[in-house]
Amino acid sequence: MPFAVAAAPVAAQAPLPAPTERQRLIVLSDIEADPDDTQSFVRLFLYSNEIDLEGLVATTSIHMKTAIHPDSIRRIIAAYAKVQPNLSKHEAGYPTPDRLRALVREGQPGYGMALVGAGKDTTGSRLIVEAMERNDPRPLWISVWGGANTLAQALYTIRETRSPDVARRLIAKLRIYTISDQDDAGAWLRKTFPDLFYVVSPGGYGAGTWTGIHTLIDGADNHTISNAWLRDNIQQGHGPFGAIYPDVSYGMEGDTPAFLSLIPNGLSNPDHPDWGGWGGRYELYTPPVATTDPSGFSGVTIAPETRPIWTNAIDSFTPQVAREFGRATTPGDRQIKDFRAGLWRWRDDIQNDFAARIEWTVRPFSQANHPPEVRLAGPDRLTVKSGQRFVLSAADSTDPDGDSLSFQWFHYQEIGHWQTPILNGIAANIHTVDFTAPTVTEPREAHFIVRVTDKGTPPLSRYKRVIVTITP
Ligand SMILES: [Ca+2]
Ligand SMILES: [Ca+2]
Repeated sequence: MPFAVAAAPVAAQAPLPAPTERQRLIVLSDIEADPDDTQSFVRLFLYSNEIDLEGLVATTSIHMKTAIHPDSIRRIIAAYAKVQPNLSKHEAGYPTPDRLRALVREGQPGYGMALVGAGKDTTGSRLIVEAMERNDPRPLWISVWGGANTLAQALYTIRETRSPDVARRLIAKLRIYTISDQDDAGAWLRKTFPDLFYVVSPGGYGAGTWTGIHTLIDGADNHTISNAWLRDNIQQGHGPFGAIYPDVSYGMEGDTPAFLSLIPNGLSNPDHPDWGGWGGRYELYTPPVATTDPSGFSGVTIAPETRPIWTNAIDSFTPQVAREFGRATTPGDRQIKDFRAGLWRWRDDIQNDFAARIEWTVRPFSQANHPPEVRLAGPDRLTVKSGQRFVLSAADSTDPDGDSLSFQWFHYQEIGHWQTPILNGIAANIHTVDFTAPTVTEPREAHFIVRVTDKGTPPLSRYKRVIVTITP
């Protein structure tokens, strides 16, 4: 029987920013340095109805210093063109292939900061400047899958040609997520524009949060990132778009975490990397920030950071609980604590969502799965006193296919650095949970997540977050 009312009156606060607002995104890609940029574009275009793509720029990187491959982006768009009509049977808003083709641009066909400066603008850098100057109040995300020198050129030009006030206002719109540092432009950007909103695991590849997309979780079932899973769920027998998804070479989709948290799934709030999401979780660290891997595989050597950056945060999760619904944590479960866990904890959900969207490219609506719609019975922000009971409910959630739903509420304890999770109201498999606020000596925020998973094939998950402020 669902709870009809909250156990005690609670104060509602202003709601969170609407998580369904589409984010603006420009991608910089060293496509063809590694097959995985093509993999990431396939996945990105499947979500192009939920993210406003404003640029697709071919660049270099430390792995490919003298060539760019915009034609490879066009080749992926050509495959997308074959399936865009069918995708549009499942959700509205998929851009036309011509719209995507019009976004393809080029950076310098050369490496790093040596090609940044006066007279070195490119179609790619100009596109970034135009997007920054567009009269749009939303932030502008730059997702950097290779080198960052095209972004550096755009900001160089802004700095040289606009007044300091205008430059500051334009740069404040930027939200940058780079996959480590794949040329020497990232360090220059962070040093030259210390106010930049910048998400990065500085330096090489050894310790990037983003590696959670493809690294093996020790002791857990890693089936959904295996070549066999990709063959059976993406590449073989799922139409022309899945068929262009290349085999894994160095690692599956190392660049994908640079846009995953922009998918409006109810979990992420892109302006709060510390709240976590499909792309992982990051905290704002102030100097001194050590380079995570100064001499790592990427070969880019980075000086110590001099300003705050959003970077690796340690998360913990229990793979068995993430995978098996109906299980609360038991003392025998192995808990993993790792800077990649903020992504690992969602990885099966991410992969199932990808597989479902590949089905959207070929099947009618009635023969494919679509994610549930999570609805909270109450507000998504509450204030309660120590010892007060409060109720959180997602009982009104629905599924567009009529699928049955499973519910998993949990306290995301790393957010706000809680020593112990608030578990007193959590039971497995119920849509409504009844907590008693712990005693605090000063106001503290606790984030509760509900993960709602349908019983379709593959099972799909969506989320809601409730932020509870607990006062003494
Ligand atoms: Ca890349
Ligand atoms: Ca469904």
